[in-house]
Amino acid sequence: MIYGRVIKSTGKWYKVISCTDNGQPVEGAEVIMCQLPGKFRLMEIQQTNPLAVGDFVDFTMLDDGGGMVQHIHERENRISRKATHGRKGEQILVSNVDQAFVIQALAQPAYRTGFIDRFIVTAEAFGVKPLIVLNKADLGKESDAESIGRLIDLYESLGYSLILTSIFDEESIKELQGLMKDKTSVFIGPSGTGKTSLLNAIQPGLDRTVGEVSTFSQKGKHTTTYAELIPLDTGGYVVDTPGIREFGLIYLEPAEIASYFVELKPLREKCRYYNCTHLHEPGCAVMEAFDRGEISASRYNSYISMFESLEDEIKSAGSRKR
Ligand SMILES: Nc1nc2c(ncn2[C@@H]2O[C@H](COP(=O)(O)OP(=O)(O)OP(=O)(O)O)[C@@H](O)[C@H]2O)c(=O)[nH]1
Ligand SMILES: [Mg+2]
Ligand SMILES: [Zn+2]
Repeated sequence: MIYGRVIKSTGKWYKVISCTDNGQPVEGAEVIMCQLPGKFRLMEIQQTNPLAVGDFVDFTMLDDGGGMVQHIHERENRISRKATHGRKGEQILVSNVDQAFVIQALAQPAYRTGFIDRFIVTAEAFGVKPLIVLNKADLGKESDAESIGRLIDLYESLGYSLILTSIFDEESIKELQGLMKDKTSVFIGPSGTGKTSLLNAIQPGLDRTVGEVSTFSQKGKHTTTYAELIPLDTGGYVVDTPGIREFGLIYLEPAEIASYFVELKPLREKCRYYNCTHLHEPGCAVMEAFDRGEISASRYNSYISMFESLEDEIKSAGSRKR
């Protein structure tokens, strides 16, 4: 049996790269086109894809040079979305992800803390470590220094790393490379913040692959798109997928949101009501902490806006049913 990792899926065939015990590609390893025996398709009916990009497998070689998957190793985590095209259940975009980077820009387009906080909540819910990148640091003016400092302080005080990068600053690219070494990372962020540019700087020679997938995503909904894992020369993998755009708050209940805000989490049990929404209730420990200046306004605003948008989704889904 050969140990390997699925790096690409076409739905019928899976590209598998053989790996050492630590999950890194074997040096000079060929990519094997593998098939999946039918018995796996009967399992996991909750999921539209029994074998996902990112999965670790054991496979055997066939006479024709292809492979046959024999065993799928248990997933540590997965990033998924609701299945599309009227199918039931969940579609796994990628599994066994160590960390997710949210890529924001200092300008063009300017960063939004609301986006960062929504991303953090989602990453935490998927069990993936979130990291924040503020790119295009070269566009910063002297007058930005104070607000950048405050932003870094805020997120570092919550336990999240925030790194300043620029594709023109080699040191910052090296810092990113160091963080990505031997890990499986995904890049998420609004259009134009520099995700593709950063990936190209991290792995020169990648440009074509990234470009292709990027144009693909802009064509929109009718093309079936799958995530792809790109092995990095420096060790590790990065996920390239247009589907990551749908990194939304898909499986969360409004009441769960507060548990993914590290600074709100410990306060919840001090609220007078067990089902406190922290929006208006008397005796709410979160609102009291906010009044004492212990919770940042931008974070509390993000909490409110996420809570309300999830409630709205539930309401509109309910009214469609009726
Ligand atoms: N000044 C400056 N410009 C940058 C930097 N990084 C990227 N850019 C520019 O920003 C623009 C958008 O970069 P992309 O890499 O295409 O952004 P993206 O996040 O991949 O965008 P989508 O693929 O649309 O999601 C390009 O014109 C880049 O040259 C940076 O660090 N500094
Ligand atoms: Mg791009
Ligand atoms: Zn409360």
